[in-house]
Amino acid sequence: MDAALDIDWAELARLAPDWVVGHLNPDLDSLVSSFVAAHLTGSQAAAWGAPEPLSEAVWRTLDQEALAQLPADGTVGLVDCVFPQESRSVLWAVDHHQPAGSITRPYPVYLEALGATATMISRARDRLTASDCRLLAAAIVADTMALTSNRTTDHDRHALETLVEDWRALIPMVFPKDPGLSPAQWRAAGRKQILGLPWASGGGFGPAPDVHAIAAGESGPFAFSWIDIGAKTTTLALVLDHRVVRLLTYPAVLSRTRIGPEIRVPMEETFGHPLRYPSESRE
Ligand SMILES: [Mn+2]
Repeated sequence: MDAALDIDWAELARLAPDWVVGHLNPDLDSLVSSFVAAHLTGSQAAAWGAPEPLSEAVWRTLDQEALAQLPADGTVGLVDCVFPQESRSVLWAVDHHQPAGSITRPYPVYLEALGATATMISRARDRLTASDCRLLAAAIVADTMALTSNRTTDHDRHALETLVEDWRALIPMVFPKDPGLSPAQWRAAGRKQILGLPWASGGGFGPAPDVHAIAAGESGPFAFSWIDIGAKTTTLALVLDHRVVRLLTYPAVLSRTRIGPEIRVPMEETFGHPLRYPSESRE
């Protein structure tokens, strides 16, 4: 294992942001990381925009009250992202995404290429409550697709093994058999602009939700992907004119942030033009 990055929580507390927030439309890693980092720094956690629907459902299952919405004013500490989505006064950032070159910001940035921000926060083990540990473990399960994703590291595995007695018991909670989302909620799940396209995604044990019902609400071009954790497959539905025009299943757990030619080429063929990153996707 590479050496672990040591976060100076006392320093982050001294900088005293009004709010600790994750990325826009927070996923479980953002919700949990903001909640626990706020606890570690004596600040308040907030959500930046509406939480991603599947993650919001899991957050409720974990008996957590909805986070306050981030107000228009006030300083922020960022978790699970490095750049604010709009002009804000940022005091620090803690994130697990691979740096695209060296990142220079006018505030302290703790950056480590791991499967989840929750893994970085879990190292403050002696200051975490049992409830914090359970939340962090759930976030690691979510962000690493139960340690199957290609972004999983030994640090994530180690964190899961030490945070809770049995992290596998969290799997049905994080990936419920039927999360009960409507097609519209699936269209919003994990939705980002990737390669210039609206792209929603989800994952769990079992086959994808009804991709045709999801497609019916999209004029396209639009992509929906589903990771079946048990089968370790990724299904990709490409949508044009409210219809699935191409349905592909790959024998691997593929992250949308690392798109190789096996995904890009069929997408470009289907949509008929080159796909480009207007900005890096952050997850
Ligand atoms: Mn994350």
